[in-house]
Amino acid sequence: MHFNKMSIYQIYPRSFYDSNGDGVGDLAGITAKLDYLKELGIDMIWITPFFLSPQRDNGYDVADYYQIDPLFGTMADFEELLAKGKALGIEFMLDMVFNHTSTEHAWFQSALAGDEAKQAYYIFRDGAEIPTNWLSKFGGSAWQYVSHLDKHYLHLFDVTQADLNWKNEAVRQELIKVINYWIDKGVMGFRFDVINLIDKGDFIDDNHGDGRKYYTDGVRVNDYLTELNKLSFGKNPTMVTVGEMSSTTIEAAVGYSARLENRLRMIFNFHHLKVDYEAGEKWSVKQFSLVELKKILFDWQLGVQAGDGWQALFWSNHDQPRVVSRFGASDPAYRVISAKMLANAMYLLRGTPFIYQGEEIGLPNASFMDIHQYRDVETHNYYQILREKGLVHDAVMKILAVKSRDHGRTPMPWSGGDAHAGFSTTEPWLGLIEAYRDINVEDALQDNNSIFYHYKELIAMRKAYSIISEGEIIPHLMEHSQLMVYERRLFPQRLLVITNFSKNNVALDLSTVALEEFLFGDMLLHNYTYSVVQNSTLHLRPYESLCFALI
Ligand code: TEU
Repeated sequence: MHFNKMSIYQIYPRSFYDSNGDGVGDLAGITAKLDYLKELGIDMIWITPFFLSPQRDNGYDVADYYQIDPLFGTMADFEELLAKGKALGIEFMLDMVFNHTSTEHAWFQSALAGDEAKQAYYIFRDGAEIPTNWLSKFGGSAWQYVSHLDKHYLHLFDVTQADLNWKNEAVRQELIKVINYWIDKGVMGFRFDVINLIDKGDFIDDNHGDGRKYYTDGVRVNDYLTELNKLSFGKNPTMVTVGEMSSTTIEAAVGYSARLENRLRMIFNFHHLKVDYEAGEKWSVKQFSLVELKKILFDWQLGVQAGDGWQALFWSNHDQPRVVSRFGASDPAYRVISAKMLANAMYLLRGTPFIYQGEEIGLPNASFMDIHQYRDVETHNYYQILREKGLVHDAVMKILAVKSRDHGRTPMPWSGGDAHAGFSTTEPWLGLIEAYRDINVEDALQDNNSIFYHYKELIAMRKAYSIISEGEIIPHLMEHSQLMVYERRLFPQRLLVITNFSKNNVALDLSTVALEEFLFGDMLLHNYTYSVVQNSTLHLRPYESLCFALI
């Protein structure tokens, strides 16, 4: 299937389904739930890292790219998952963390033991003085001193995640070998973690910023990706690849994903998910503005379209708070309707949908009250940093309550009647959402009107209508503070999406924007049962969302 018709489902295995009663989800747990995913209609599953790892960053700290962490099962479990998925028409995408390895990886251990060839796999600098002012994304300096070597090594993330040296050809060869190993097993997709950070530039210390501009979208990233493509996944044109891009630009994103460049199929960018950052700072509380959100989304839609690039469409992942709490309404009166509205707004855009586990049943954020309920390394680091900056405990907890990555990581509630929500037979590794008795898979499957079936319909529509998978994107009413309105065109077809992001009734006279002919079109998707129209005016109710087609 062409990647523009696909919908990909992201699984964070430790929180999906626990098959062996240790409180942590596993690969056999995914196999057990394949029928559920088949029912939803997705085409590919992206599984976040399950390779051998000390789990300091929940698997994004890989100690061996060829082995499965016993926490998640065995190679036999993975092979069974792959085979059973394929039999259902579901393919798999693995998460390649190639910017860094765990410091427990054999390469890094040899480097520490003095092996110079392995030291050249990483980014070591001589001397006790901190080489540059670069900051780790998880807080503090990005350099760690190793006294017995009298050297510093670079870690853009946790101190246990040492950055690899892509300038070293031996490193690139090793990583290509890893991809080919998994391709040989039958894996059909790869997600590349922070792949635009792999070229570290020239280590200039500007003494002002945090180093970001020296290691983001470096000049050699394109060449590295071209090489990777040519020597591994590029040999099979049906392979699906997505690069996770940290703070990238539209121009760079086009270079990474444009059809003729032969690098990656598509990219993730996060600019639209920074719309609730105060002055660019994640650890802050800010009400988002729809006008700003639209500006970011449509600048990217138009820019990437103009360059013939391709984007992943997503609202959430394992690093993000839950979308319904963030951009919709998590109170019971509006949770379902706003979750459906958000799905329409995002997944009818130009790109490939990535649906994150639990989003299809409208999971809200966790309601942790105690710092000890959080597990994430970044959350704990920032708790300390914010306290040291002078914020009192309660103020920090308020920020964590909307920003912690753990909101996206709470275990899937499979049923409401069970003490552990049917996720496990024992206490899960991270607390459940409070409302799991009302919000769970079992109930969603029994209710024809649930968010689940709305997602199912959206996924099926993308396959059925080329205008959704291929059409041109045209935004409307960019300055409207409550509505998101856009059109897709694939001559002579036209599709119009109108979504009300607010709790208020909003009237829109379609004749003022020359869109009234859509009122004679087909209603392809709606989150209410009927629409209210007077002459050419649509009277939209709270979070109402419709999709009209002239086909
Ligand atoms: O995240 C990369 C990334 O851009 C981080 O800045 C991330 O958004 C972070 O959560 C900021 O708050 C990827 C993975 O998705 C993440 O889980 C890993 O922790 C990280 O890389 C390091 O491998």
